[in-house]
Amino acid sequence: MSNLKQVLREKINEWRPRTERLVNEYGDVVIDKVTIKQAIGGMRGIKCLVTDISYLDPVEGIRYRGYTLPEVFEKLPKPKGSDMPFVEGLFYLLVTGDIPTEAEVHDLADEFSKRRILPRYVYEVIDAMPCCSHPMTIFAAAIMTLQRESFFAKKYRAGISKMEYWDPMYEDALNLIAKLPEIGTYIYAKLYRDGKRIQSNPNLDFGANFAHMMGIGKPYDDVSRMYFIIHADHESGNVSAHTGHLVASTLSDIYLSIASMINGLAGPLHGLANQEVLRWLMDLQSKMGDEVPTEDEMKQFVWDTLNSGQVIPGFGHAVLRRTDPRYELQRNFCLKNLPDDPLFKYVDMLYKVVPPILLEQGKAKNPWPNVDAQSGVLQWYYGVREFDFYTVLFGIGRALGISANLIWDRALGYPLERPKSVTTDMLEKMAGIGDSEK
Ligand code: CMX
Repeated sequence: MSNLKQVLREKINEWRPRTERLVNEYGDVVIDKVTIKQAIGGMRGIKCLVTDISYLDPVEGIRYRGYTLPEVFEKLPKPKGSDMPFVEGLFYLLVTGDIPTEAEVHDLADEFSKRRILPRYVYEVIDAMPCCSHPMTIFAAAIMTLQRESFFAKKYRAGISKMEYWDPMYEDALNLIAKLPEIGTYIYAKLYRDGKRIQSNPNLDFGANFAHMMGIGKPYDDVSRMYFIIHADHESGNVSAHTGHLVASTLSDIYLSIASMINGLAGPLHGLANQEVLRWLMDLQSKMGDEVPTEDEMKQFVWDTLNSGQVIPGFGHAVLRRTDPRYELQRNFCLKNLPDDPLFKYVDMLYKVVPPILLEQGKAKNPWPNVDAQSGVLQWYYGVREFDFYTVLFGIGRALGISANLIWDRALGYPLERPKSVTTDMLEKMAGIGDSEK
């Protein structure tokens, strides 16, 4: 048994009594109330999900297992000569809550390495997708194809104790995560490199192997590590995490759940925003020709976008109320490695120009940039110019956090999700609106 699984088993046994006690002895304690605005308005802010993997503070940003992102980057073991930590270490932290040792990271890297190989039929399904399919569509389809491998589904069919559900879920999670870089890079090769695939190197860590399969040299390995780590989790209520949790609550296996979360991530208000930022900037660039826009021209472009009824991609957030620390981390990387890149300068100018405009417009609750405002610039700079692909990278990272959540969902026996709906008539009655006023 791997070291991680052994540690996890002990953690689960320790944790279960806490959850059981809360439900059995304190189950009726009220933790929130729901308003009409929340019921109609996308359930913003209602406290009705539980996760210990990460917590999003509106001002401070995300904490993974209690650690802020700068702490995560400082404490996790790093490959020699790299500025960014092992992705494997992050997964270990998300699953166990412990900062792993180097040995524990290498043990997990070996586990992933053994599970990397993709069955032939996955390549065939990717090859068979109609041309012009979006990479996220192909990504979800490829993951769905792998569902026949689910260990959880087989064990469930054979009859397994509920207390042991987490074990095959864990096996499925490791099997799938190990394969995601292979799937992602093959989609890239297929769509944009005439199908010329670079074989994976089992001696490289997760991030370095991804960079290798993309055919991009240093420091793209660090870009990949950073990218997967910062996108890994954002507590449970965001659309991708919530979708994964909801689908898994029916005892769907990890392949069905992660493919569903990928579909949620593919929306322009969520993960697709990173490609939208670049598409929007390219539009400005083509309008400007070779000229760099002045600040006033940039302001006009932002207002034109708002006045045409569109959102400014990469800005705003449902929970955050300050600049996203994931944005700041990437910005710092850009300042160190590509300070003079023209696209970075564009994005940096937006940082200055957009928030005051959104404040003046007075609609967005958070005028500051989110993770997606900066991430495309890095990919573009290192040669990944096909921005439709960027959300696939987000998806690989997000799968790490959601998988950790789903393993724990099973371990703690979280049940089928089933909130209650009401009708508009009922809401009007609750609001005291009489028939004559309708
Ligand atoms: N540009 C213009 N208007 C914006 C805006 C932006 N960047 N952000 C919010 N608003 C508007 C909303 O559309 C809404 O308008 P209406 O009242 O007309 O519907 C109003 O401000 C209030 O919205 P909010 O409560 O501040 O934000 P929401 O929780 O409803 O939505 C989000 C959050 C992220 C969808 C929104 O800020 C947005 O659309 N941003 C641009 C897209 C984006 O960057 N998405 C990526 C988010 C991170 C991720 O998940 O990857």
